[in-house]
Amino acid sequence: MTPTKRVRAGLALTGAGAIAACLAMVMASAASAGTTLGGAAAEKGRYFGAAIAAGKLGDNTYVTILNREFNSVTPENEMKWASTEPTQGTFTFGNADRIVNHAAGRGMMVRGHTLLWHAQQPGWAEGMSGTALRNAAMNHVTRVATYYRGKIHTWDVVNEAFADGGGGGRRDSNLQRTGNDWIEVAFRTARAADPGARLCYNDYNTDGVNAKSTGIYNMVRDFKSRGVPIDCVGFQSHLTNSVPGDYQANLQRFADLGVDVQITELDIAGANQAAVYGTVTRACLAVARCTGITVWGIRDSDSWRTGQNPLLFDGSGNKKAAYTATLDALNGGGTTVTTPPTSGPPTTPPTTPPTTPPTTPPTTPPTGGPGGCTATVTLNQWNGGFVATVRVTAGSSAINGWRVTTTLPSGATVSNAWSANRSASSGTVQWTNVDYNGRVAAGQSTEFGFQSSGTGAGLAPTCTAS
Ligand code: G2I
Repeated sequence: MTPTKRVRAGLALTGAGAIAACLAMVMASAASAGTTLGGAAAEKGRYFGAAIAAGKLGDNTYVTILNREFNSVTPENEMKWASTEPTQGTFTFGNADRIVNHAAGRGMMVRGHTLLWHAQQPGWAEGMSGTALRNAAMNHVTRVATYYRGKIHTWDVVNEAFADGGGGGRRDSNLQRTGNDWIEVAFRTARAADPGARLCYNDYNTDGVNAKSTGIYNMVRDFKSRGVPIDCVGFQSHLTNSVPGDYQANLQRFADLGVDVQITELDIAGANQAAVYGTVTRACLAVARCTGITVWGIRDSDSWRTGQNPLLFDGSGNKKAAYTATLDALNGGGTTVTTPPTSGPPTTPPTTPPTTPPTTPPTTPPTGGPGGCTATVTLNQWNGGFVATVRVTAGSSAINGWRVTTTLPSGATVSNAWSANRSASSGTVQWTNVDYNGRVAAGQSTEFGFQSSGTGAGLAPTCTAS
């Protein structure tokens, strides 16, 4: 064979090989194209969820669709403040638990909605203000997030705190009147209570670049620059007839701040429903940090938008054209051939870990020495109370248990604590490990926390290994 013929044969082989490889990929893609919303989303490393109601878990048609199509759920009302703390200090989790248990038994993720909101507050909180309301609100965050610790993929920590209209500022509410820092205190408090949950700010009318979304964008940028623990922004996306042309660009600008974005309450009324569902779905897939989509209900008859039929299934549970458009978009058409398929819904959230996971090794070498430990404290102080997060770090040897001593100033009384036992609620307090966090490997850390009235200045924790 002459050199020229050899090159030509090689080219021919390369061409045939490339076509075969392409075909194989197309066939693999076709074979693995998701046949359900959750399955198709999982192949793209995302979840597809629905808002659901505990009261409908006995409806056979509803549950059949839920279990077949979705791998994430959001309680539509059951985790709101009025539902979970109807009387101050008395928590009722029965209906929320029914949803969490349904999800857990089927490997579905749970989006917690919502810890703090100006609406659907219990009457006792609606009548409160100032320090009393601030303390009650943060106690609510701590108690609910602690109760569900480890079970919630993402918390909507704060819902709808920005005003509509041109100003880009905060909405007036009883919570806002406790001080502009209420949102960041809520995020710090939620992180302390459940360090593994993704913490989201969630709002509506933020679907394009506008004054309201830019106000939120500026808050997120500020939070990221100051280390306030925010992991994601939720875009409710209650749409009619169309979606803003800069929807994807708007998601992307938030993602570029270093947070995930999620479409959290999608429903679309009016004309072009199927096409708009497809466009929204493709926008999420085009943004690497868009980790999932939740529709706000299952059947049209389940929607809060009575008579507008904005969902993916009709009142009888049949798939609508909007369903097919969404599934097709999730499967990506021709563009999926180069994407290696993955299988099954994720068993762990398809998100990056928190920026400061509780197990992150300390950046400075521990000084506890062999067998010893050190303790440092981070305070989220507000007028009249604080949340303390205490980090226990083992020295150059592993420890099997620890005891931290803090001295609370007079006037400070601990109201609740997590991940530690306490000897007292005021004065000098000994904190000892619980059964799951006593063993800490050399140089590694664990955290516990507590909420207290008064001021946390001068706590100066000391640690001894036990
Ligand atoms: O308003 C639509 C959504 C906007 N974003 C936040 C979401 O939490 C909100 O959800 C809706 C629920 O879909 C409704 O189901 O929030 C409404 C309350 O603002 C929910 O409506 C309430 C009714 O107002 C109550 O009368 C009713 O008792 O639902 C309750 C439970 O069915």
